[in-house]
Amino acid sequence: MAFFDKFKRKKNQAVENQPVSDQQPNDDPGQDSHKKQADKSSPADSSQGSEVIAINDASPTPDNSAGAEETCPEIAQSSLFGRFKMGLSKTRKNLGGKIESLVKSSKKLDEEFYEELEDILIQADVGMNTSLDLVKSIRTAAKKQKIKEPAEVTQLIQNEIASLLGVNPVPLNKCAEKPSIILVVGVNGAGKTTTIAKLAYRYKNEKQKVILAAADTFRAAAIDQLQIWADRVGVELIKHLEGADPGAVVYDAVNAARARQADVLIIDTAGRLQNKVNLMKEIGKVRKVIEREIPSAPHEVLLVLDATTGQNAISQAKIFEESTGVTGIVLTKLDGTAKGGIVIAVTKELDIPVKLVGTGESLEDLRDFSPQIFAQALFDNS
Ligand SMILES: Nc1nc2c(ncn2[C@@H]2O[C@H](COP(=O)(O)OP(=O)(O)OP(=O)(O)O)[C@@H](O)[C@H]2O)c(=O)[nH]1
Ligand SMILES: [Mg+2]
Repeated sequence: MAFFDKFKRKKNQAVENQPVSDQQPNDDPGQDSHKKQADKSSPADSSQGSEVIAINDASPTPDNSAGAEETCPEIAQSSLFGRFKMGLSKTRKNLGGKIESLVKSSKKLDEEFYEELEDILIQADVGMNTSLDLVKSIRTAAKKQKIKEPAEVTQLIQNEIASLLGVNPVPLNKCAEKPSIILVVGVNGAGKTTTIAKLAYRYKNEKQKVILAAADTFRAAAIDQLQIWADRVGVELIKHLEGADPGAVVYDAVNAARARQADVLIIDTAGRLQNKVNLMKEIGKVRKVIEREIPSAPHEVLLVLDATTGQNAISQAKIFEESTGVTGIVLTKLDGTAKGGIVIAVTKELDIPVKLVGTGESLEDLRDFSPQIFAQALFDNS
């Protein structure tokens, strides 16, 4: 398919550091599911002196995977793009749609045009500095290509977004020796447990042996939630009782994964606010337990960020990176926000690749992040 071939072209990545915005979390009205679950769980101090951990006890949503896709890769690919597009529909309206309206209503590429373009990008959470840079590179490219008509600029904007987002998708790290260990971290309600279920489902479909570890021991509901997902996907869960030391769960899980020759061990951890020092230290300890058992592990530390939290996601990432090291970002709930421009801000402002995106609550709603597909989907109204 020419369409997908187009996305395989290599592009150079330009990553620059920029100041972080101080926007507070949860100020986006699209964050309903997070708020709903945060209401269910009230922060409290744990017996070990650590602080709060809100736990979501949402039940898994049934998935309705289509059988035809398994036998026909072409249908599967186009339907994957279709699903991704659907997941991005709010952002497409807010970002792609507004840019197209601007292009249609503008007579020339003048100062006013570029200022309005900047506003649209900022409103879609692309971030102030990234928006300014993006508009600058669009201006330069338009000049270079002698583009004067607004109608010709849409493709150019799409290309500049794709090139700012960088090269090909960055795959999840895998270790040649079993097991590959994936540690999943993030703030409360970001979507860690759901993402783990989606990942387990993906690996299981690839015929890999997966073990999950319930190192979020703060509340029984967290362990139960992961158990429900593990049963649904059909993978083993290593768990202790509520209140157990997360390090002890991880120790057992690593040894179980080795003993059972598992391909992948995925570790769920409790949600923690990045400004709670004790909890951030605790996650560092969990990492050390893994390293003690397998020095090359964890092979992947996935930071789960809720796309609806806006620019705060960037400061979260910086602090988690200091405590645990982060090798990849999962941006969840892209379906729930009109401000998916945060993908662009996260990519530009952090030196950590966005590896996966969540576009819904069911098991299939996890995608490898492809910059080109993202940029294409923003403007694709077909
Ligand atoms: N719409 C949408 N909802 C999602 C997505 N990912 C997760 N959720 C929902 O977000 C809520 C929180 O998800 P969890 O996976 O429990 O989040 P968590 O990070 O494990 O939460 P804690 O364990 O409490 O820190 C649930 O209602 C999920 O169904 C997504 O990509 N899209
Ligand atoms: Mg959880």
